[in-house]
Amino acid sequence: MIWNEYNECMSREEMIKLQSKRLCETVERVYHNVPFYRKKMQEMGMEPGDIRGIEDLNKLPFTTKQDLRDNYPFGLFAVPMSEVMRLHASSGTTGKPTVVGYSRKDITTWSEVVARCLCAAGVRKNDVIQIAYGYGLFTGGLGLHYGSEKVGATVIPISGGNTQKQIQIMRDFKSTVLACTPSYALYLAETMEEMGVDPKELSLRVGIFGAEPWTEEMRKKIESKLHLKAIDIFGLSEIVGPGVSCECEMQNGLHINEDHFIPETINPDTLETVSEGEVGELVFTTITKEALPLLRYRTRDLTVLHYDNCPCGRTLVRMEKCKGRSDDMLIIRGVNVFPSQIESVLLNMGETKPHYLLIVDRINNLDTLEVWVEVDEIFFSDEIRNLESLSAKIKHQIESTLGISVKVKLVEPKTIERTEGKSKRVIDRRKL
Ligand code: DLL
Repeated sequence: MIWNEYNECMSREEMIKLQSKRLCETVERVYHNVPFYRKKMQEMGMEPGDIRGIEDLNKLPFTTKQDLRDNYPFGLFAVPMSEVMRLHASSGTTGKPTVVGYSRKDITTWSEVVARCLCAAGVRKNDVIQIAYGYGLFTGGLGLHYGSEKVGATVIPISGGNTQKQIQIMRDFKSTVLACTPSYALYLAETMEEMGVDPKELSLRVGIFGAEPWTEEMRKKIESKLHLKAIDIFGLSEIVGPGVSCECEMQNGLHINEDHFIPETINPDTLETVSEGEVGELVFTTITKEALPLLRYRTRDLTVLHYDNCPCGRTLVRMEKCKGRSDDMLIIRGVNVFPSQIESVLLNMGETKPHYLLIVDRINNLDTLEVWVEVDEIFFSDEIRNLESLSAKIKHQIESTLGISVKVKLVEPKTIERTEGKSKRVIDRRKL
């Protein structure tokens, strides 16, 4: 079943026509309503009339998170506050939060795109969805909530945390769909084990997991532990929240709701568009948003776009599972390292727990990388030799993947902090 067959299955020509029309309207609107964009365009010697369709998209200025910060809190809004129905914010790691606003129409659009995602994931009106993303300023909880209501599923707005209660409710209310971060899904699985709850006896069928990067190996782990189909959902507050893109049941790339958000992938250094099939930084232009329209917003997320057909029938362009963020990329002794590479190695080996932490430091002017991995308690009561040989094996595997030397520290279960939201995988002491 496809939620909105008309918009999700358009021919490329129809899509380009629709995107072009909406892009021109958006440019016109921001030029007249957002001084920041008017100034930027004037500085570039541009007028709205210069943009005739998406072929002119790359003439437009980029927008960055810094621009949102500089205009904190409402400076980039394109409607008066009387038209703003909702505010959300993302905390970020440094400084002020990024504030986003929604008009009545924006909330409707958001519900529509999340409903499309849920439907693509196989969620139907007879499902019971447990929403364990945080409710509040974070967009995860309320975003999934409105979309689920639109689909007509039964919503359990439990929010994040209170892990034992989550499991009790999941069992008693027979939740069929679980929506939370992938790391929290693993934490739930671990807690079930401790409580003696067998996931096979639960009714879970589908997981709607996102808000942080996770690998294919992590997907397999979660699917086998929780006995459900793990679907990847992507989004960011600045663009709308969850619902920018989502996998269909093929689990082969996330369909982008491109009739609302036009994607591009660029080389983050040269800002040039990368060729199809190449990794680039994802950039979005919103073309239906009223309260906070953004031109060419640089997400920092790295992915590959695919325009070929998907067997599900949707023609919406697909993005590969995010490879991480350009600002999550660690440069260790000159080598680029993504936490996801280490996650893949560890989960592929399958001899540890899926909980890890990377500690980067600089000692005597030399970068060091220490990988903490949790292993079964039994390793600590066994002969020390077993611990040493596992640690040597992991060290070897990681070193041959990354090409740099690392230190591996095997730690007892629960040493690494669990989170109910986005996990923190890296501690970089070099910046301190
Ligand atoms: O995380 C919105 C969201 C909520 C998406 C619930 C999915 C589910 P922010 O807090 O603004 O919004 O964070 C956005 O999180 O730029 C990515 O770096 C990362 N991210 C979100 N979804 C995924 C995903 C929400 N599926 C930032 N895979 C984005 C990888 C993701 N990274």
